[in-house]
Amino acid sequence: MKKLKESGLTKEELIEAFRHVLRGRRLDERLWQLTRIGKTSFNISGQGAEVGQVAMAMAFDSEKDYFLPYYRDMTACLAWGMTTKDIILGSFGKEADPSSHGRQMPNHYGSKEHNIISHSSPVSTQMNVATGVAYAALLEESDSVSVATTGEGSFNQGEVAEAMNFAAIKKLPIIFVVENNLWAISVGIEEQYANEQMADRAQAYGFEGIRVDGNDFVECYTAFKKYVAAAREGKGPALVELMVSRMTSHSSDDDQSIYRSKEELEEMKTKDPLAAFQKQMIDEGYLTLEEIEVMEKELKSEINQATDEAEAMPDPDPAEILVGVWAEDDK
Ligand SMILES: Cc1ncc(C[n+]2csc(CCOP(=O)(O)OP(=O)(O)O)c2C)c(N)n1
Repeated sequence: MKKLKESGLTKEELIEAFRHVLRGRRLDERLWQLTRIGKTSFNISGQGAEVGQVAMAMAFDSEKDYFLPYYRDMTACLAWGMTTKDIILGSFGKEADPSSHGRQMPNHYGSKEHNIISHSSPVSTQMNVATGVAYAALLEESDSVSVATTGEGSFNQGEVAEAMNFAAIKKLPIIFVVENNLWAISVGIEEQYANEQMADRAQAYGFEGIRVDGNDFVECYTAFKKYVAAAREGKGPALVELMVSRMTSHSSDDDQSIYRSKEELEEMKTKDPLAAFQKQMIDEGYLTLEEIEVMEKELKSEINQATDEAEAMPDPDPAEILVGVWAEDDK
């Protein structure tokens, strides 16, 4: 694993990165609890991808860049600027939910305030929307960069080819990201693709692609930094394949023990990115175990408070269910 000091980030920034990773994990655990006690209807989680997601988000300028996430990107959205309460409001489907005011499914993250654009449920359609956003940046001569993520199964959708081809032709400021967790619901990679790496596909379109270890914060951060700088300078798109784990079932509606072997699930526990990042932060002298325990307590009360506040907020009025769904309304 690359040493954290090679990131060029300050101690404070690295501690903030770790806090995002820990917040993402603990908040997701809360979202699972809420589904299991029947207070919310659904959760789909990014446990196993948090370190790569935070490294990605921190390589962008969230003030001016655009993020088009997919449903596993909660931790990336936190690192991009959304709050714990924003996320829980979405889970409860409350009127104050910044993603869609309770009109979308949970986990379809969006925030007008933070340039995060909510995706549609047909997978990978955000790749084309992100390409359009990047084209707008080019036409408007702004130096903003777009980033769109998807899973490795969804990356095989036909529209991804259209998005990458158009982005390459126009040299658009966009980074395409595949979070490769080796599974598309119950379908393993042998039935998803025959090429060796998703990153290799970039070459066919005329730009660079790279596969990085999603547990290695610095490897991910450095790759994104390089491609974001190039895109901002007008050098066009790049593709980053983040190798991550899917530590949970696909969603709160399935049971992965039916289609994944016990051995695989056991082995995955040894590759937990939170545990690896925590060890690295301690070993390299950025945090002590005691400081992490304090952070755990702070996050627990932050999540408890946000849960209580979000739960107490009003649901959308059924009579207004289409308000904000169409473009003419400015919600
Ligand atoms: C066009 C389309 N086909 C099928 C689905 C149903 N579906 C939702 S998620 C998913 C699996 C996606 O797997 P992958 O892209 O590997 O991402 P992961 O969930 O593993 O992160 C499928 C088939 C969908 N939402 N949209």
